[in-house]
Amino acid sequence: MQSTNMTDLALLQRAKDVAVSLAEEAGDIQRAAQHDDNQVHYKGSIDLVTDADIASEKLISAGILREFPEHRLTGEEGAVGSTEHGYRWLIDPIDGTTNFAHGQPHWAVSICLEHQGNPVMGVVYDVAKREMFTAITGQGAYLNGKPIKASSADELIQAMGATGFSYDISERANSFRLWESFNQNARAMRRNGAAALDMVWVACGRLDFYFERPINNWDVSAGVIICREAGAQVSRTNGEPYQIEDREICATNGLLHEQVIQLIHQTLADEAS
Ligand code: LIP
Repeated sequence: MQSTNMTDLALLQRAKDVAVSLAEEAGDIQRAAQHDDNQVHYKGSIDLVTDADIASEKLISAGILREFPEHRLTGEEGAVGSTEHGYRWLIDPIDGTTNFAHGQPHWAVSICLEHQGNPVMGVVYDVAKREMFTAITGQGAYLNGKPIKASSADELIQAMGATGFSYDISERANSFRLWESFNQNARAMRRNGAAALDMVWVACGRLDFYFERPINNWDVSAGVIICREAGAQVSRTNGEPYQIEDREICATNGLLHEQVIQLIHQTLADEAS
């Protein structure tokens, strides 16, 4: 676990407080907008963006730059950038956009602060359930202020997992193969449609594992630090160390990691042979 000196820790605690406040403000916008005639735009044939996405990202970005003008920003809807001082924020104003646009109560605001490629602070806010997941490196992971930890399932057949599917339908073939394979080898599989919530559900034990490829770093980076601080394990889908620019993720309770990585490898190798 990375040691954090006092100055950094004070900055990270301030960053968490700012992120929590901005996530709650964005959540208020989203709750009010979900059932209005919220203008839906198409980034692709099934890749949606709503006015609430755009308004939330503007609010969050402006709030962060007001407090941390020297930090850089990366967001799903094209957030602004600034001079880099080793710190970068990754923002997904609405993770689970399709759920949100269809009126389903399962989406999140995801805000991560990374330092030199390492997620060091994460906030994931489940707006509909008013569940605030937070973590700072070395300081533990919390749900509404209460400590959380990953599950203790140690056999895949006793485990519940989740995954997701790309907006690019041509990229889904391997995901479908993995979906079938894990449905045959795990107790149950879910496709919840919000990567940030899948990640924090691994952190709090509601899921035993989650993997997805491709997935954007703004979807999962806050979940990475929350998982790590909750005792979960995070890697690439082949077991290699996760890197912040990766477009894939595998998060488990740690006990199942090898079994999950092995089944992913075996399923895709069988297909290739
Ligand atoms: C979504 C993820 C989901 C994935 C979708 C999409 P968005 O993020 O949360 O897990 O399967 O393809 O990436 O677009 O709602 O922020």
